[in-house]
Formats: sequence, C-alpha cells, structure tokens
Amino acid sequence: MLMEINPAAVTDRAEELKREFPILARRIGDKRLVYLDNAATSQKPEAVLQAMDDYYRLYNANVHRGVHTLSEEATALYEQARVRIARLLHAPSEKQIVFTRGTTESINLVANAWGRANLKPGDEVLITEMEHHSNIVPWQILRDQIGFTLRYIPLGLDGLLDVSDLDSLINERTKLVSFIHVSNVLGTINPAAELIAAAHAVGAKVLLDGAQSVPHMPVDVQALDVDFLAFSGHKMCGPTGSGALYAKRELLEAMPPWMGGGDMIREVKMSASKWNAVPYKFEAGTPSIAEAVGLGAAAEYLSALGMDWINAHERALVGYAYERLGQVEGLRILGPGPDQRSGLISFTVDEIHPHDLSAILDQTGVAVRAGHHCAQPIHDRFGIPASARASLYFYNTTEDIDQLVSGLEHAVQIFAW
Ligand code: C6P
Repeated sequence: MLMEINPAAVTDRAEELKREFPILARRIGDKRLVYLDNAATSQKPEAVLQAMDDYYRLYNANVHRGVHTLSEEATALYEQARVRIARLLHAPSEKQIVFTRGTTESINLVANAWGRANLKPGDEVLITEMEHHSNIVPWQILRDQIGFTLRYIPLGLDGLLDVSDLDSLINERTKLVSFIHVSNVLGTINPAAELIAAAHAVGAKVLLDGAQSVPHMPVDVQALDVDFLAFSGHKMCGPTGSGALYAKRELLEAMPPWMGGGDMIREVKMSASKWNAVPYKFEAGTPSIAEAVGLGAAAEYLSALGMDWINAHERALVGYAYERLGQVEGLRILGPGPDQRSGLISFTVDEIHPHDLSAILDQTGVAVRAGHHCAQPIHDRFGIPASARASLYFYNTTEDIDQLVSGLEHAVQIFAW
C-alpha cells in the first residue's frame, strides 16, 4: 500500500532549499545535475560553507591551548558545535559528544576503548547480516585478538532482519548488540527500540550505527535509551572528516582512552599519565576544528528545517520514486516496501551491470552510486555482486526522480539493441 503523495507539496520547499546549495546549480555536460548519491555524502549549504570560511578567515587557532583571543574564540566555536549536536540528538549533556572523523572512527573507538576493557573469551557480540563493513570489520579484528564470539542476526530476502530467533541470539553471554539503524543498501528502518530493550533485558550494551538515520529522521538518544550512537557529519550537510560518538556518561567515564597524545591528558609524568575529563579523554591531538564548526552549523541547519519535516519529505518522495521505478522494464528493487524504508532505493536492472547503469545515468546528469556500497554480506545474501542506488535528501524533488527514471529508460533502450 503506497502512502498518500502530494508531489507538488513535496517539491515546492525542496526546490527553494536547492538554491541554498551552490553545487546543485551545476550542470553535468548540458544536463542539470540531479544528485542522488546522498547516502555516500550529502551536499553542503551556504550556512555550513560560510561557517567554515569564517572560521579560517577570522578565528583560526588551536583549541584548549592558547590564552589569546583567537584561541579562546576558536575554543568557544568548537565547544558551541558540541552543544548544537547534543541538542539535535536530545543528549543530556554536550560532554557526551566525542568528536571523531565519522561513523567508522566512532565504531572503532567503541571497539578499542569499551571493547578491549569489557570483552573476554566466551562473551558474544551480536551484529546483523545487514551491516556496513565499518560495523563488521572492527569486531572481527577484535574477536581475533580477544577470542569472543561474533554472531549475526540473519537478513531475510524481504530486506528485514529475521528476529524469529532473537531469544537465543540475545542471551546471558551477549555483551554488546551493535546494529545499523537504517540500512545504506536496503533502506530498511530497523526496530531500534525493540532491539535495545531486548539487549538491555540481558544486561548487554547497544551501539547504534546512525550514519543513515541521524541525517534523515529525528533520533532522540534518551528516548531510545541507546548506550552508544555513531554518525558521520558529511552525510548530514556537514564537512567530510567530521562526525561524533554519543555515549552514556557513565560508560565514557569508565572507558579507558583509545588514542594517546595532547589534550587527552590531565598530567603526564615519565612514569605514568592521568586522563583528562570526558569527552576530551577521547580527543587526542589537535582535532578537526573547522570540520567540527561546520558540523555544528549543519546540526543547526537541520534543526531549523526540522527533522520531522525532513523525514516526512523523504518518505513522500521515496513513495513516489518506488512507484515510478516500478514502471521501468526489468528493474528490481532490493529491500522492503516504501512504508518500511527510508529515502534510498537500491536496484538492479536485468542484463545491465550497475556500473554501466551509473555511467549512462551520469550522461543524463544523474549521480547514483553503483557497487556493493561497503556491504558485501547483503549482496551475498541476495546472490548479486552489486547494485545501483539512488539516495535522496530533503533538496530532491519529484522532477529529480523523473529525470532518474527517464535516464534508466534510456539505459534499457541502449541495452535492448
Ligand atoms: N556509507 C555509502 O555510500 P563513514 O565512511 O565513516 O563516514 O561512514 C561509514 C558508514 C557506516 N555505516 C553506514 C550505515 C554507512 O552508510 C556508512 C557510509 C557510505 O553507503 C559510504 S561507504
């Protein structure tokens, strides 16, 4: 059952917002750019570009180190960004936001700081068959060093997690459940609240990979009662090399640091050192200051637009896209129906390799991603090496979807010869 779609309402505001993103005025050859690779990285609005430009032109200095005006102003901007991110996530305190370079680094931080201190042989870490590689490989590396068991919640061919055996998968040996909130391939929105409750019932901690949820829907860390949340700034209008880890305060306090160096210490002696307070204990070395400031500006920008509005826009648009793509000859959509997915759609088209599809679409001005999207186990499950993926954001319109569909029809015609 498709949801009610009002294409005009969906498109009007998005069309206005497009003008705030300079790159979206670009043309690819003589075609208007239709950017549908937002799950890989989103575009950046003037507000973010301006914040980063101002930072370098007016405030650039190292943070937490100088007693001069520029250093104090840079520190204030860096810390203001933390407050803005905490507000977006409804975190109890900005001290629970650790700046990282993105989701990958946030997950590796949890693995190396919390995991090394808390996991031992005989323990179980539960992930899913739907994970991005960044939530598989760090656990495999750690498993090989520590000797715990890594288990997977299976993926059904309907694109949903198969939770029929959850009672045995989450048991008294489970110490951590780490899972993707929204799949970057299938678009599936996983039942986070239920999985978190099941994990907590046996005393396990939960790490949520919010790379594809935080940019697109309201994510309230207190309502979810999640222990760790990892996400990337560059997928939510912020710069590359930015991101954060949210964690419960008591976990951050108890975790040893992962990386050592400047700023993460209170005192260094030849014999031993003492750690700084959280979150600084986890931010060794000069951080990515301009990137943090840009991410703070992005968080403000998204908050002002309203995460509810962004989510509603994308849900309406993905419904429209689902219906239109269904009309393309030989096209198969991976994953669940529009009611259970976020604004991204991966697909295959009979007899056409996804890379060929992407190259032909590029000639029509449409940018999509092709490949395994850093999620090979999903593609193995579906018995395909790769897929093409159109991923939407709030600045996409029904006209963008129409251009995608005519590009695909063009590709089908080329290959029909
Ligand atoms: N997915 C995609 O095209 P980083 O690279 O650290 O910012 O994010 C990693 C990551 C983790 N989890 C999920 C669900 C993701 O989607 C990503 C990044 C991009 O699908 C690049 S591979």
